[in-house]
Parts: sequence; structure tokens; C-alpha cells
Amino acid sequence: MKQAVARAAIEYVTPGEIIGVGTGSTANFFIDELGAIKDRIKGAVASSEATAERLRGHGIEVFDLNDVQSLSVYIDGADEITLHGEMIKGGGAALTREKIVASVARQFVCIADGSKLVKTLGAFPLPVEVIPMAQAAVARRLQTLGGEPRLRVKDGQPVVTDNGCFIIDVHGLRIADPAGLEAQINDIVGVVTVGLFARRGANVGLLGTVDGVKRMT
Ligand code: ABF
Repeated sequence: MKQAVARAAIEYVTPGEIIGVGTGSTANFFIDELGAIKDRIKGAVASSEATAERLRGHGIEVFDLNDVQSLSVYIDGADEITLHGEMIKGGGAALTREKIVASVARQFVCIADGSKLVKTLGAFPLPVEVIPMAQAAVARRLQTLGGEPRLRVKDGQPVVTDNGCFIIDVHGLRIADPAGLEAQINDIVGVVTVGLFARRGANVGLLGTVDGVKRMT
């Protein structure tokens, strides 16, 4: 299903342009599809070091976002998405660069398997990237929002993002107002990025199902 949506997303790639590319296993399928048409695009802007490496592996030129004025499209996966295009992202710890690259793109195309479609966001723990020295202070503030914040740890050590920051995953939220909560968490001092993409969500959702790729706009 991930491969099917990745293939369907190629339709949104404008010939001759630089494409914004996300992170994760679905985005990886998309990168592989992009590799097959690499002569038709100018290059890509990557949302993570891992994505940049995979793009280069396909011989696709990777541009620094500072050298690019605008992008026609940003294509990426999600951990959860609603019918309105609001998303939780950041399970892969790349949320900050994903949000930055997406903000420069005119269109956000979300590619995901159908299991990511939800009525209410929050069953997937909400990732929040934080400045390491503010981790405990931010966690206390997040607790007042009703969730249970947990520092993301791997092999006994905090996970460190491409930006040198930590991730707090907020468990147990039921997010009734995604855009409101996004603004509220953005306001906490020490927060770099919250993995809610609601104030600016997906313009197009391509969902892989057993009956084929379903498109939501
Ligand atoms: C990125 O990859 C993230 O924002 C999200 O956490 C994850 C989705 O992963 P996958 O495509 O592997 O399900 O899009």
C-alpha cells in the first residue's frame, strides 16, 4: 500500500522543478519512485539527513533550502491524518525539518497507508522536539495539557534529532482542536516544533487501501 501511494504521488511532481521530500518508510518508497524519473526533475530538498542520503543514492541532486525560493510540492508520510488533512508527524524524529520544508511548498501531498486515517488525532503519541536544557520544564507544561509526556529514549539514551535536540512524546491525548493545541504547544518556551500539522495541514491525502489508492482533498 505504501508503494502504491508513493507511485500515485509521482503525478504531483512538476517537471523541471525542485521537490520537497519527507522522511520515513512511505517517503522512502516515494524516493525510489522519484529515482526512476530523476531526469525529469531539477532536484530535491530533503527533510532529514537520511532522506538526503537516499536521494543522493539515486543520483538526485539535493539542494540546501536556503538556496531555494519556493517549492511546488512537498510529499511526505504521516503517523495519523484526519479527513481534514490535519496530521500528527514526527514518529521518525524529523518533524522540525519536515515542517520547515513543507512551509515553503505551495502544496502538501500526504502519502500513507489507510491505517493512518483517524477521526480524532492523539492515539499516536504526539512528538514535541525540545531544546535539551528545557526538557524537564517543557514536560511539566505538557503535563498540564492532560497528556503523559515521555522523553524518547533509545538504547538507554535520549534520541537526538538532526538538529541536536530531544523528543518528548505525549501519550494519552485526545485532540479535539488540533490547530488550537498546535498554537498552544508552539508557545511553550523551549519547544522547537510540535508534531501537529494542523494550522497548515495536507492539501491532498493519498491513502493506500485494499481497494487501491484513495484520494482525499
Ligand atoms: C514521517 O515519517 C514522519 O513525520 C512520520 O512520523 C513518519 C511516517 O512513517 P512511515 O511512512 O514509515 O509510516 O513522515
